[in-house]
Amino acid sequence: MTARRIGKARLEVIVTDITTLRVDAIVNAANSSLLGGGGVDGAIHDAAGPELLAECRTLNGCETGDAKITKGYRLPAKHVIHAIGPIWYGGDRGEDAHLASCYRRGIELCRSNNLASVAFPAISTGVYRFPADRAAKIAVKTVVDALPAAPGVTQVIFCCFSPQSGELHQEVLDSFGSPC
Ligand code: AR6
Repeated sequence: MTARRIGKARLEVIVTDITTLRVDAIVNAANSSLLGGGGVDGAIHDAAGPELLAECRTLNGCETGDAKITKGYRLPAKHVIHAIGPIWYGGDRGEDAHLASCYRRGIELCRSNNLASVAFPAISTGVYRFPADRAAKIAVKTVVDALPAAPGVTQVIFCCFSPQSGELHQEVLDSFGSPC
């Protein structure tokens, strides 16, 4: 996997469990209740401990396409950005725009909280059934487009859970910026 430089930021794809990453924020693929679930959401809550759920309960949920930030508690990451991806219904219900909005809001929350490093999972591509190749294009392009407005964000990781997902993201990333 080759990292790419976009302005001052280093973007890279890695295949690992996002709960192991020591970054300023990891992004969670949550649901609108913000009260936990399966997949990456379950793994993050398990690793962060019950204090995370307690803070999430104070947030009054979150709309699809939006995101809210909490502390990271027992995670190596300092914060968790809980993004609500769209459920895939075939593509005619605003799924692309909602997915892009999750990545844009993730970068915006990094900027407004002065966070330099962030890791995103492949939001909506599990239980929510968003096609993985289409999602990878939206993920990488949206982050690249959002970075100029967030110059303090210097490291972005696309944290994939399967080698296939990693390859899809790397293929898109290779078409942006320069190798580093
Ligand atoms: N680290 C990184 N990526 C992971 C991990 C992990 N530990 N575990 C799974 N993935 P999903 P969604 C990948 O289903 O589709 C939950 O119940 C996984 O392989 O976690 O947005 C929520 O509460 C896939 O590529 O999230 C919601 O109800 C990606 O993370 C619903 O699922 C997203 O898969 C959200 O569904």
